[in-house]
Amino acid sequence: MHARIQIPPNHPRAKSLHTREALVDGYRRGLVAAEGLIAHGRGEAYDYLLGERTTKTAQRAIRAAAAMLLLSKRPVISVNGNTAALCPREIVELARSTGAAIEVNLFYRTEEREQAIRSELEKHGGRNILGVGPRASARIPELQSERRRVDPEGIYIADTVFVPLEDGDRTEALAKMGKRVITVDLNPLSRTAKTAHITIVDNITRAMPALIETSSKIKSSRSLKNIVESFDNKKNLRESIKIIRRAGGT
Ligand code: PTJ
Repeated sequence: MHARIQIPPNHPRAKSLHTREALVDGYRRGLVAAEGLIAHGRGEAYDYLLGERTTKTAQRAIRAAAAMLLLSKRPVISVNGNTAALCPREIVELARSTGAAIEVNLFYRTEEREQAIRSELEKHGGRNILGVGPRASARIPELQSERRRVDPEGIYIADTVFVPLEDGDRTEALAKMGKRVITVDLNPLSRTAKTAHITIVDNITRAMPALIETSSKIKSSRSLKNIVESFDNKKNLRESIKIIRRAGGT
């Protein structure tokens, strides 16, 4: 195990280095899958091209996602290892402010990791965390990965599922089950990004605080339905791709 280094606060990449540390620390504490570190690297590359900021395009998606969560009768936030390591407090806060349930749902499923993630969320005030161990007894049809196992009181009966950092197969399967799907994915070209109803192309570390702030701002607005209906995911993704192409000079 290597020694921890002090990241100088004025280091130009301080924020990105802290995020890496949080993930490596999450890996050592049994929250993050080893593959989660690689997945983060891919995300970082896109974030670099997007200018490591929440673009206007992402802000629009955040507003639509907050409105959709607020309008839903049974919203569920699906939590994997990376999300639990990077923003446990924000997951709990967003659940509170939108009335969503929280469910652990892992691609590289082990019961130890499910329990470690549940404890982490409870440490930050989360209660009644769904999907851990035998609770995940329902099945998403047509899905082969371990992600098919879901909680019959959570994702299975949800009308809206918020699945940050997701794989394409489950997004497709959830949409086929008639659920509305919201995701956060720095890669606007991914199958998840294209299949979800609302895709926030932003880093989860910035998107979560923005979602919490926005949902508390628009909570009592009478135009929530209008915000959702006027949102065009395809157009939004095209705009994110344009931003990336401009960064590459094309
Ligand atoms: O904890 P588990 O077992 O459920 O596994 C979680 C990972 C993320 C390893 C698993 O779901 C996986 O392999 O995901 P993928 O298919 O690699 O997809 C992850 C997507 O999230 C990629 O498109 C990345 O670009 C994107 N991504 C990675 N880090 C971030 C991100 N998007 C937003 N914010 C990030 N910090």
